[in-house]
Amino acid sequence: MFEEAQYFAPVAANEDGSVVVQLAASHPGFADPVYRARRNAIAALAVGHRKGDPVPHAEYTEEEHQVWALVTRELAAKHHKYAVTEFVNAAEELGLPSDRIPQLEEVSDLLTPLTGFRYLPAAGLVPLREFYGVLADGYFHSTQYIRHHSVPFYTPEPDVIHEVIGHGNTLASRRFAELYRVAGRAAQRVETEEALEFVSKIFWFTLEFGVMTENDELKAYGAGILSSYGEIEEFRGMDIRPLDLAAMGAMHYDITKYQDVLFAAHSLDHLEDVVGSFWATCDDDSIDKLRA
Ligand code: TIH
Ligand code: FE2
Repeated sequence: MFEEAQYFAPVAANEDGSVVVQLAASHPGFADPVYRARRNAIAALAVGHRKGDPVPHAEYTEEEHQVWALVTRELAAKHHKYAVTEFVNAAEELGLPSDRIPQLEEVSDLLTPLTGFRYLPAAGLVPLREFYGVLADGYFHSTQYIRHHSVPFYTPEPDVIHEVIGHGNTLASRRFAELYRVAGRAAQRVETEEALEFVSKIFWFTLEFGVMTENDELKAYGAGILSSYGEIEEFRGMDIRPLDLAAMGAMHYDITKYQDVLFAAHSLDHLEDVVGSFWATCDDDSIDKLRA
């Protein structure tokens, strides 16, 4: 199975309309009935949503808002130290609230004038073709639940903090937003599942977990590093390899741990040259050659 699929909690929609999110026994919220009820209620919002409709309003609890506020506070300082300038500037332009979880509609309304992106709600795993394909049209699928309050610094499960603080701030940058769009066009263009998986691996090692040098320092631009105040303190000590399409496409990764192999670009120009150009032009044949 494709690596990223491992961590999305399965969502069952019953005929009576009830929705049940199946958390693994190792999930920090597994034994917390209040959290489980919240996960079910929030997943239900996304079921039956159609593109073009507003994203349903999620009513968050005070405790959930506090998790957002805590993580925002922890990350703000770390972003100044570890995030690429393009991200820090985009985050400032976007202006997300720091004291409460914003609604996805609100985030879309902030993003649209900057780069045209809008959020779509996701109850759980969205099929790869759909998830990546709609990026070409300026849509980004997002979960609406928040991580369990007992482990705020990292979650293997993409939550609203990851989707909005990690991806949302990145999508406020014109240059990064264009990279997301070309990734989407690549996903629409390729035909085989192998080629699609290759495209998504490049996405994983760049827009999710990419790093680059800036003024001789290693900085992060990947949303998965930028949404975890635990992982962001560790990335500089990882195995840092040169940006290489064939190597990224062949790497396996474990979504449940801090990423121990990262690929570094020399600059945003370099990332656009190598990865942007690849997504802009790749097809099944060119990907086959890179996989050989
Ligand atoms: N590990 C990230 C976080 O703690 O914010 C979330 C994820 C990124 C990519 C997959 S899961
Ligand atoms: Fe992500």
